[in-house]
Amino acid sequence: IHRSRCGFYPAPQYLRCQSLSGAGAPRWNDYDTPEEFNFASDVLDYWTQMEKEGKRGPNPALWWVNNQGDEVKWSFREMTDLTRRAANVFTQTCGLQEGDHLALILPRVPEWWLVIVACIRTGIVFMPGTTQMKAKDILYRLQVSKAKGIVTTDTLAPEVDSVASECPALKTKLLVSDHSRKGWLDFRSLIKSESPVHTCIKSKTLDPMAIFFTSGTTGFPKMAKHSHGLALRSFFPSCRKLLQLKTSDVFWCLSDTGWILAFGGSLLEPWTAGSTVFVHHLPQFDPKVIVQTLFKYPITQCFAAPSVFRKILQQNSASLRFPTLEHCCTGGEALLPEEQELWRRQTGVLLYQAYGQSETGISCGTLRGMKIKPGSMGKAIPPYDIQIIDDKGNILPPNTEGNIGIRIKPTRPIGVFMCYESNPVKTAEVECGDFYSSGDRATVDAEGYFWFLGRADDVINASGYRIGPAEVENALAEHPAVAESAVVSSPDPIRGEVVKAFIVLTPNFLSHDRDQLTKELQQHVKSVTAPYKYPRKVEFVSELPKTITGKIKRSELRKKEFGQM
Ligand code: BCO
Repeated sequence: IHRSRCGFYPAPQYLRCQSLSGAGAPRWNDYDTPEEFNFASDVLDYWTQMEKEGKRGPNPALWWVNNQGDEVKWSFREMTDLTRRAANVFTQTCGLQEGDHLALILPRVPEWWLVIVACIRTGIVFMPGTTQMKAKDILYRLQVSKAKGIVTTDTLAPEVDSVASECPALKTKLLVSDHSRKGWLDFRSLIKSESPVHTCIKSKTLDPMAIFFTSGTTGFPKMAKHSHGLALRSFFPSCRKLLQLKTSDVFWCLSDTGWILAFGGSLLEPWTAGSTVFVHHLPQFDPKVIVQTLFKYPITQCFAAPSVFRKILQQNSASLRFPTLEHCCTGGEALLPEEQELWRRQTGVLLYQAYGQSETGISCGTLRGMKIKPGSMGKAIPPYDIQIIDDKGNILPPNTEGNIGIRIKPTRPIGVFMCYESNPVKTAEVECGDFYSSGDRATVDAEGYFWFLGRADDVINASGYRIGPAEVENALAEHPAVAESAVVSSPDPIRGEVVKAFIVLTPNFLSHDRDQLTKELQQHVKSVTAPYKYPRKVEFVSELPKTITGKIKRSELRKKEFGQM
């Protein structure tokens, strides 16, 4: 038994990082799609076995802390035990079956990890959502997905109860709390009483595993459905080279539990490498707490949206020389070259960029050790073949602006979403020739580095959140002051972009104080939908620009915001 240069104690063939370890052929290369794959049995239980055999160091698999001084440290053995119990809770107590949909709306509590792995063990398709959601957001998700179960906390249980009668498919409500609630099963006590004996399903790599809701220009969020193959992507040598995690690493991904970035960064990537997943509960975002945490705990790697790094830099902390931090990665929104440079100067640690979407997971990045081109999001990560394409799917030459396209024909690489669930029309809309067209604009240079430019459509990317303008316009329309509105992206020094609403008032509100009305409308949006979507900028106008057919010209407003008109 030896520790390979990849940092793995006797990793199975397929876990080995081919180019780094040089230790024989890996079972799967970057382009293989094995017929069967299951992250719980193939990865988590593998590390459990390594622990049992004394072949993995003493670091926990999950290390969770909060501001109150509570701490949870679970080994891989405990993770296996607890997730098998959770799997039995789902199948035995709740009667859920393979293929059923389960909404998962939890903050950063250890049970989030248990629920996900238990779903993978049982083939239940989990659907993470942010805890910022309100009753209407939850209702939409439960109805459109026909979810049979939901797992959430005390805070959101009343919101769920207020809409549950409108969700005929919903049979099981599981509460993660120290208290009980009528009509809800107590997840924590059930786990204690359930058996730890469970046989993991033998999932086909292309069987469905998860659904991530993602916003578009029109209508409500779409359901990007992923197969178990998404988890296999974290095995790929090139993908693991992005972070080059080792068993001794303590990895902290700050993404909210509702996003695919949390699933990859807080679960798949670190556990594929046998590393420790570090979690701070962080119910509210507070850069001071992040700085303190990076000083207090032996965190070696960190992944967060650019807005998080910007806010840390703005703290003017006496020192940002974190004792154990070696590597930082960022993604979810654009990062300016000067921000990358400032982070390096202040912390002494390089900040690498990656790029991905709910539809693709991480698909492009500056791999650890690769030359950083400040402002670039790096190169395509195999097996993805990423090209800049025109609207017909033709590949454009280097340094030409176009859409970011991922080749899906003749072979759809695993990791690219299967489809938008129950929405063949939208699924077909994003296919462009041989490519999945991401809706993001970029260029690629002669060396294969990609340079992000913005969205091709009206979707807003504010501090790493993808926000559909229609979702905000619909929320505004519920307020009596709003005759009509147009919501667009507007530049912002901290969040990159923010939501801006142009509002035409109804006659009764024309004489109202505008500052007061702005606050009232912002509060209104925060109360009817997830608050991250609220318009941070509001402008009252007498009319909105429209086409001759009466369609609002959002692009005209957006261009004005970015000074392009
Ligand atoms: O700024 P305000 O204070 O006016 O409002 C904030 C919150 O205070 C407020 N809020 C939050 N929960 C609330 C609430 N208000 C009422 N009730 C509640 N329950 O609403 C506003 C929320 O906005 P925010 O979340 O943007 O604000 P915050 O707290 O400043 O957080 C900043 C960031 C940077 C931490 C946050 O924006 C963030 O986490 N961004 C990253 C998102 C991300 O991870 N994206 C990755 C997506 S996956 C992907 O891109 C694919 C890559 C493979």
